[in-house]
Amino acid sequence: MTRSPASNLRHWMLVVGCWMFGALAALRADDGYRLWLRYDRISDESARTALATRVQAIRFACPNANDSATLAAARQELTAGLHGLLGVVPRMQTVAATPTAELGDEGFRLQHDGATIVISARRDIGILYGAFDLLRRIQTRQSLDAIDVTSVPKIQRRLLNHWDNLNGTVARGYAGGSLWNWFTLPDHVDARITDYARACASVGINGAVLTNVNANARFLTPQMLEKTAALATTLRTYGIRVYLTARFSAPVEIGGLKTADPLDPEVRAWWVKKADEIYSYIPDFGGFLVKANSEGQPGPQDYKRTHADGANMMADALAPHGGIVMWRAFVYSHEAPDDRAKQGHQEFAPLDGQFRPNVVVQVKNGPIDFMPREPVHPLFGAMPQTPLGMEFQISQEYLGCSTQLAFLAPLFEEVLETDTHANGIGTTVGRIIDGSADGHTLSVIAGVANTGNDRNWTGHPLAQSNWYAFGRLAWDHTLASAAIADEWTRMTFGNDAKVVAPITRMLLESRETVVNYSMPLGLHHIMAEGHHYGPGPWVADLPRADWTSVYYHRATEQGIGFDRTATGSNALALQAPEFAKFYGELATCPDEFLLWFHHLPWDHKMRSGRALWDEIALHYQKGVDSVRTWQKTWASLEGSIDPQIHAHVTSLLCIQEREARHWRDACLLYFQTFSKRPLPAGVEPPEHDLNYYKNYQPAYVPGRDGA
Ligand code: BDP
Repeated sequence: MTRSPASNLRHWMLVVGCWMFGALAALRADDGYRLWLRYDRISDESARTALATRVQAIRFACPNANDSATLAAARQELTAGLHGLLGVVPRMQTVAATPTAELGDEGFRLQHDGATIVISARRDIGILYGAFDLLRRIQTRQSLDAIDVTSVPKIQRRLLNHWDNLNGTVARGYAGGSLWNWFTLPDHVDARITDYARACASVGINGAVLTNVNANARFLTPQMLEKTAALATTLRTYGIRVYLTARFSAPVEIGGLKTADPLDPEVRAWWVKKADEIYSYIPDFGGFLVKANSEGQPGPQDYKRTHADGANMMADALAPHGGIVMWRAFVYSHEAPDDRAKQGHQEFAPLDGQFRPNVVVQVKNGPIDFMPREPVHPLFGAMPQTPLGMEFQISQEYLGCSTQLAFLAPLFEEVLETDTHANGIGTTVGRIIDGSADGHTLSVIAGVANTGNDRNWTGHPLAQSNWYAFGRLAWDHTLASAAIADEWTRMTFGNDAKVVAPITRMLLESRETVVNYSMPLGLHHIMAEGHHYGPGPWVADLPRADWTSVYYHRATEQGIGFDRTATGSNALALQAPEFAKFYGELATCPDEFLLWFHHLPWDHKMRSGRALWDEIALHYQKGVDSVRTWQKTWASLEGSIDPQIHAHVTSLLCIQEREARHWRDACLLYFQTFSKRPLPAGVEPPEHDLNYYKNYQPAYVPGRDGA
C-alpha cells in the first residue's frame, strides 16, 4: 500500500512529534526520584576511559563466597551503575577469602589489582557498602589508579526514625505520606521500598524505626507484625533491620491486662511473650524505640517506677533475641517548674548505671527540641555508664519544613565535634555516642527521617542532601560537612565546577541563614504554635509555660535572653566546669549562643561594637539577604541543571525569601515593643504592622499528629 502525500506527511509529523516529545520528556524527565544514585554516562571521554580501564573486572572477596541476596544486590547495583556511568559491564566474581578482623561486620576494603577492583569484606553487607563506595568515587570523578581504602563505621546502629502513623500520615513529615503501605502489605511490597533501601545502604544506614514515637499499640499485633515482616524481608537484603516504637501501655491496650506496671510479673511475662512473637515474624528484629512519660505518653512513672524500670523490663524481654531498647530522654516533667533545658538531665543522669546492657538512652542533640541551633544536651558526658544514642531531626520541623533550604550537615558536625570536657579535653559528643569515650560497644545514631511518598522523596529537591549527610556522618562522624556537600552535589548535579561551586556554597551557608532569619544569637523556641512553621515570638498562655515563646526569649524593656548561668536557671552547672565557664562568661561565650545562656540589655555592646538590638536586627536582615543572593545564584544555573528541578527550587526559594522576610518583620516588630529602638540602617522596614503577623495563619502545614 502506498501512502498519499497527506498521510505521508501525517506519518512523518507523528514520527517527528514522537521524537520531539521523547526528547522533551528526556529533557524534563528528572523528577528527583533517583536521589544521588544517578548513573548517567560521564560525558568527558578521557575521564570516562581512565576510570573504565580500572574496572574491567570486579572481585568480591569474602569468607562465605556463597551467593546471597545482598551479593546479588551489589552485583546489580554495580552493573547498572558502571554501565550507566562508564558504559562498561565488568566481569564479576566472588572468591572465598578472610579479610582482617578489623573490618568488623560491616566494613570493607577497596583496592585494585591491575584492571580488577577488589572489594573485601567479612560479610556480604560490607561488599554492598564497598560497591556503593566505588560508585560514589566514580560519580564524583575520583581516580581509581592507586585506590586502597579501608572503611569501617564508627557507630554500630545508624538508624532512620520514621514518625509514621498507621493511617499513612507522617508526624512532622513534609514530603507526602508514609512510605509504608499498611493496607496492601504483606501481599504487595512496593518497588519503592527497594529504592528506599538502596538509598539508605548507599550511605550506610542500617536500621529503620518504622513507626511514630507517639506510638500506636496496634503495631505490635500479629496482623501488623505480619505486614512489618514483609517490609523487613525487602530491607534485609540491603542490611537494614527493622525496629518499632513500643507503646508502654500496650499490655493494657492490646493485651487485656489491667496494668502496664513494669514490675508486675504478668506485665513482664506479656512483654517476653510479645518479644518471642515478634522474633517469630522477624528473626533479626532490631528492637524498640520508646517515648515514655513524655508529652502525655504512658510510661513507668504512671506506676511510680523509674525510666530504668521501664526500659529494663523491655530490655529483658528482647535480650534473648539480641534486641535492644532505645529509651528516649526527651522527657520534661509536668510537675517540674524548672528550666526545661535541665529536665532531661534531672530525670536521667541519676539513673546512670541502672540500665541493662542492651539499653541505649537516646538523647536529642540539644536540651530543648531540634531548634535551628542549640548547645549540646547536658546528658552528653553525664552518663558514662550508659550508652547514649544521638537523635537528630532531619525533617526540619523548626527549619522551614520542606519549603526551605537548610543543609543540616553543619548542624550535625557542630554538635558531634563539641567537646563536652566530660572526661578531660577531647570528649566530643561524637566520641561519646560512638562509645569510644566510655568503652561501650553498643552505639546508636538516629535521624528523624525527612522522607515521604512525594515523587522526589523529601519534598524539597535539595533536602535529599540531608538524608545523604545524615547517613554519611552516621558512618563516620568526623567527615567534614563541606566534603559531604561537595560529594552530594557532584552525585546529584554532576561535576561541572560551574554547578558544583555555587550549589555547595548555598548548601553550606543555608543552615546559618535560617538561624539568622529565624532565631539568631541563641534565640530559640519562638516559632508559631502547633504547626511550628514561621514566627510566633508572642506565643504565651498555653497549658504549659515551657510550650510558649515568651518563656524562652524573656524579652522585657530591660533586655532579652534566657539566663542559664548561676544568676539564672544555672543549667550550665549541669555541664563540665570548662564547658560551663566557656559559655557562662560573656568574654568567651560565642555570639551564636549568647541569648541561650544570657539575659542582656538591649544596649549590650557586642563584639562587633554594635548594640545588641542592632545586632539582632542586622542578623535578621542578613538572613533575608542571603536568600536573595541564592535566588540570583540559582537563576544563573538555568540551563546547567535539569529544568524541572531548577524550576522547582526556583519556586521554593521564592517561598523562602518571603518566609525570611516574614520572620524578620514579625520578630523585629514584636521585639521592638520592648526595645523601643529604631531599626538600624540597612534593615528594611517591615511590610505590615505587628497585628498582621500575629493574625497570620499559613493555609495548611502538614505533619501534625492527629491533624
Ligand atoms: C517535637 C515534635 C513532636 C514530637 C516530639 C518528640 O513537635 O511532634 O512528638 O518532638 O520528639 O519536636 O517526641
